[in-house]
Amino acid sequence: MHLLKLRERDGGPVHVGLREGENVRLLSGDSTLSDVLEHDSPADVVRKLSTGAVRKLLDFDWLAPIDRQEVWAAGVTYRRSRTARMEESEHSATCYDRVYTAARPELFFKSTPHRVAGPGQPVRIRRDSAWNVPEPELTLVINSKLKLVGFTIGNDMSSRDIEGENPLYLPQAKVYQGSAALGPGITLAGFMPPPEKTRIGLVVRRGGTEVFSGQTDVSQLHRTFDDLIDYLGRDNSFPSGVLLMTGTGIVPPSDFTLSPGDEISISIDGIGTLTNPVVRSS
Ligand code: DO4
Ligand code: MG
Repeated sequence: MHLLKLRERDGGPVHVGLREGENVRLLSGDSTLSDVLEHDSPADVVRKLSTGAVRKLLDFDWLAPIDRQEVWAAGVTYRRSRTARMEESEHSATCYDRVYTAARPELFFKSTPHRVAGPGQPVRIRRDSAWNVPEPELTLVINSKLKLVGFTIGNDMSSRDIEGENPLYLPQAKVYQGSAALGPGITLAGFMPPPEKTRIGLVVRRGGTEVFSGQTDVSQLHRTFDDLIDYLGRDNSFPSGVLLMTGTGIVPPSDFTLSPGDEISISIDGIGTLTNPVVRSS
């Protein structure tokens, strides 16, 4: 069960719908994503509201599957991220090494909805950074009661030179306009394949030619979803819910950086593919 947030091509109203192949079944009335996600049984409420028209997906622009939630991210949750970050910054290598095995995970604030790109919308590289990568991350959709209600694809765009210079620069490396992408929609909990069958793939194309590709799967995640949600919710509240990127297991080699005009495609089994062009802030 995969929910999409869509806007009529002519700039008309926003809808929530259930994907049916190349079509979408619109949910009735003015249903929002949050109406579904905040319900005790999201799948039941989707079945109940799936009485609207069936329309062609081509008639709509796809929006990021977010309403008013904050976006947070976990870091150094895959061995590959630990290794890459230890290489990137000799002086902070022990930080990354220690957080990988520590009981408390690295969790950081990533984005507000206005900084998030939806499917097909541009993600940005900062004008003051020369080394930028996408981070393809399974993203947990969590409601205000801290219940895991769904999954989407996240891109935690990162400026590696800024982060590598000093770990205290992490918010600047991670949080800026267009530094996150989410989509294409939300697969409700209970409709995902098991972790070892949930492959995450990343492809970067430049002028139509593949310049990087990598793969991992969710069984390589070194933390459980419950553990990440438990730490995220400690002494915190999320009145509109929260999306939590679970960390990257794919990091391109150190001589790779994104360029304006590149196209990033992230695929996760059970969810789909999120594609975004890259622009540089001017
Ligand atoms: O520690 C810095 C960020 C790590 C991160 O974003 C990741 O591992 O995905
Ligand atoms: Mg990340």
